[in-house]
Amino acid sequence: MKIFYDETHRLHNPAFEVFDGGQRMPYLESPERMDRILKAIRGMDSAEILAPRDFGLDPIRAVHSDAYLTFLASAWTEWLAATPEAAAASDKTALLPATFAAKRDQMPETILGKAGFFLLDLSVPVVEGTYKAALASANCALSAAEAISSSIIHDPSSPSSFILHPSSFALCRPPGHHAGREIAGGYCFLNNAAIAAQWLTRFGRVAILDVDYHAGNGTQDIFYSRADVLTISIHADPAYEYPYYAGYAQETGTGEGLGFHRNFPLPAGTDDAAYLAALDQAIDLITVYGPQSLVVSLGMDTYGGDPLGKFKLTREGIGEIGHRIAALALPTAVIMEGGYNTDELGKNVVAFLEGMESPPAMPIQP
Ligand code: SP5
Ligand code: ZN
Repeated sequence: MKIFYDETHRLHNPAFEVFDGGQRMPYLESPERMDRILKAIRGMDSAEILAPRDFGLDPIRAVHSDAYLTFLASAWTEWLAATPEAAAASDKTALLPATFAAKRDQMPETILGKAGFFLLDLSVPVVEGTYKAALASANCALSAAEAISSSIIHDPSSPSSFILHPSSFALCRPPGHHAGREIAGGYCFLNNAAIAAQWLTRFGRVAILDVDYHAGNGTQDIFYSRADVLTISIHADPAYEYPYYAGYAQETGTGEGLGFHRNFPLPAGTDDAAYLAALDQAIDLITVYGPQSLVVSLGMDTYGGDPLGKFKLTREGIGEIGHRIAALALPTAVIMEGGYNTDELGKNVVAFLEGMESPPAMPIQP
């Protein structure tokens, strides 16, 4: 399997995030996450680790607004220029506003006004290297999309026939699925999966399956009124979990996109069997849709030992998710999202990837 990775992610390394209750905490979405995953992946026979290529801004501008990209590109220098205290302690500080835009029809001029406009929450501190790291992450996703594209062969006489169905993996950091068209949130700045999926639409319809623990609210928003990209997210019920304001079962798309978004909110304590039952429903929807390619937003925060998650999935269950997704037999680009149990993260990612390459470990429920 082709795996795309770029060291540039290290430039995004904020000293802190702010948890509920106002506690400043060490940044959970750390560069060490990638180190652990890479170390485990290097032990796989099938892994071919490659550098991404630079796709330029066009495929990113196809998903995110120019105003938002301009903000990301200049936020840090504007923050330092406006805030001498920040400039003096720039290794310990970050651009993080205390006021957020509930109403979005006016973009302010000042850097703190813009930060509250373009950031959704307190987990997206912007530091000097944030934009560069986010661009490199998006290029990993685009490279993974490109790697499967040569096998998307559309036979007009048999719309669902493919000669090959390879998969690729983008080791993206920062993650992406909480980033909307012009907003960052939940550790995410550029929506890597959406950027990859948008790029793949040139070959026909695309499905995005989001198996991160958190609802893929950014991806949902980006494609909400479109029928050419089916988006499905399986996640902790937003009634009790971040991102709280999207990811409900009744949200199914709008306009032309009506019926082309689906959410599977699940209760705290969800185990392998309950999760896999929801996954089977999601897989049936993808089969009916009949896409030419599949993008998977892969989070490992569904694992029982995750510090941010309340599910109880086992490593075997995670392997089975990989297996059932691969059984769709579609060209598939897997995009890394969350997962914060750093000690187990590498082994869990390998379990998923090996699951994609091997027969089922668990019986499929009727
Ligand atoms: C990509 C991804 O997985 N983003 C997740 C962002 C979740 N941010 C919410 C942080 C809320 C902090 N609450 C901590 C409770 C720990 N027990
Ligand atoms: Zn997550």
